[in-house]
Amino acid sequence: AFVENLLQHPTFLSNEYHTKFIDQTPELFDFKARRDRATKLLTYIADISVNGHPETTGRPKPPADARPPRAPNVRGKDIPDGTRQILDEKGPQAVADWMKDQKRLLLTDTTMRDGHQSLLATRMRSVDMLLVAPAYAANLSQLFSVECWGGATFDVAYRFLQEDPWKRLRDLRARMPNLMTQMLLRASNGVGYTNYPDNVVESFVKQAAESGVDVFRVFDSLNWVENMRVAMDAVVEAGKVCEGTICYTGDIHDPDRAKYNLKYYVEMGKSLRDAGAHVLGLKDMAGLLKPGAARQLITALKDEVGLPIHFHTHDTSGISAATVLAAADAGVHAVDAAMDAFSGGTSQPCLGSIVEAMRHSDRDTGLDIEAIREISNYWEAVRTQYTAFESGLEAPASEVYLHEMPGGQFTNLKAQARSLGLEERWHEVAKTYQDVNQMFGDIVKVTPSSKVVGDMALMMVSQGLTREQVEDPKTDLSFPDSVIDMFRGNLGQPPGGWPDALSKKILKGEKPSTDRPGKHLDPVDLEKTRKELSKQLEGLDVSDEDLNGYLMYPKVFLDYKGRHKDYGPVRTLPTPVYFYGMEPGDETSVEIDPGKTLEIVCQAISETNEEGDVKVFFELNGQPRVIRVKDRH
Ligand code: BTN
Ligand code: 3PY
Ligand code: ZN
Repeated sequence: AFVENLLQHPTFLSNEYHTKFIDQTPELFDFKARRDRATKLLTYIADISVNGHPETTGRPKPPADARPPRAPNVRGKDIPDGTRQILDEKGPQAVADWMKDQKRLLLTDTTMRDGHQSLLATRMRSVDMLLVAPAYAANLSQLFSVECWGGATFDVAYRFLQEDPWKRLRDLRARMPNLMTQMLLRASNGVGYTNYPDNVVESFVKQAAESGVDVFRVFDSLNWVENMRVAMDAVVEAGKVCEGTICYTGDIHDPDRAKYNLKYYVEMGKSLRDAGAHVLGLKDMAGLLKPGAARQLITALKDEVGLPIHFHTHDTSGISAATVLAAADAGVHAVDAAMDAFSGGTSQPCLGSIVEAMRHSDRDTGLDIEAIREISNYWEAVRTQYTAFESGLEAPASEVYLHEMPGGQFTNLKAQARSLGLEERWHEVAKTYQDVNQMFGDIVKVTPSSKVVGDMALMMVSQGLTREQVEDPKTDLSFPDSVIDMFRGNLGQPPGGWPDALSKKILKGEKPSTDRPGKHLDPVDLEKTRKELSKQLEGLDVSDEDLNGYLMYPKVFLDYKGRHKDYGPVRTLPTPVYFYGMEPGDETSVEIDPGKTLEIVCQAISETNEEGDVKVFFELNGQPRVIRVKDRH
């Protein structure tokens, strides 16, 4: 390859070749970098083929005759303008004003974030999103936004998918230049489970805006507006759309849950408006808002807050579409839905059906139903590749009104219960989750507060503890760290504060803080951290994106970088190859750079020899290559 590169180089061809030419022409060595990357990828494929992928081992496999996903054709020659152009040309307030002027019901597609977070444990890989993104831009340019980043997708990308979440964002942004991208941000908890120093939150928001986020849905896991200001200010400062968000819990019609009544939500909406929100988000993370309540709540928020309203719910109960239609009737401006093949159950209601329900009404969405069917058909084939991550939830469950678990947590907690041998006792876990909520004073349950409630519930069920025993000041107990941390005040304050007696028992006399957690966290020295990180990475340049990833998840980031050194850019592998490797006779193509494709054939896999090694025989772009890997069985 070196000689070929040399012989074809224009300088060489034009007889200007001299002895320094090779040293001064580094692109001749590109083939070496490419060869290394190819070797790394082959090593990854060989390892997975021999040892399996840790994430899919022991889980159900996709059917052998699964249809490969094929992205729909893009319509028209030019990409039509969309909401992104309004934001770029006129700014975030103009987007909010425009929303209020629309008669039609605006829609956000959540498939690439909450859809797979709630159905497939967040495991969807970037390649599967990038292939269909151009069809969204060309064929569904009337969408309000595409939710495709944040929430749990950030750490799962590094942790389980061996990809850079920032690159996903940049790539999606480039392929959907007319649609606003949307992310879910846990305010001071960033995209993590703990409160970060203010300057880390600010730096993260700034970077997310630069890398391509247009709409930031900002919420706090205890609905504490005080703890949302740093993140909201940073979004406004970046010139992006700040969707200050109310998390809905309880039932505004239930006199026993008066803590979360209509007045509570209207007051919170006003506080978010006064804190600078351009749009008011109403986030029903568990899918508890009933149709009648939605009508009343949306009407009140519209009248009394005055911001355009964006409603988000989950279909765990099976009746979320009725709630969406009631909200639409009450004049909600935008709603979230997932593309049909990724809708229902713990995910969002069905996008195509909402579009159909609105058709020929004065709130017709203007979206092309055929384009929706084509895209959903693509997602259907994608979903089949992730069979290993399906939850097995078969039917709607009114039990959600008992436990109030967020859609994104439900399947996770079930998996955690399974790993503790408690799967048979799931309904007990659900009931205990509700007890814990009452014991904690009836709180909002959404990441990270929902995880704390889940930790406590699992501990109680596995140790056979009742609520009475936990609350009894005379029985000694050691509480999960996350519970102690939350009662110390490190996630902030719930409305009405923490229950006194339980707090005393958990904190064993230590005085809790009622200040905003960020007030007591020293700012991080960003440039010093960058230098230290570079040293840890053997002198590698640390980009702003890397730095912000490291600040959110230091260990997860470093583990990712370590694997990246060994395996290279595995994000470009097709999903079946990534999760299952190859068998003799399989062929695949992998684009490692724009226009640079590796054609890989797996020809044979040897027996394991006495040293425990296996040889995997490949053909790489027609050339034979043998990779030796350890059999770790
Ligand atoms: C992960 O799940 O840890 C991320 C994906 C990379 C996994 C690679 S595959 C070969 C090697 N064996 C493992 O168990 N992990 C790495
Ligand atoms: C997240 O924070 O990831 C959520 O989806 C909360 O609903
Ligand atoms: Zn959600």
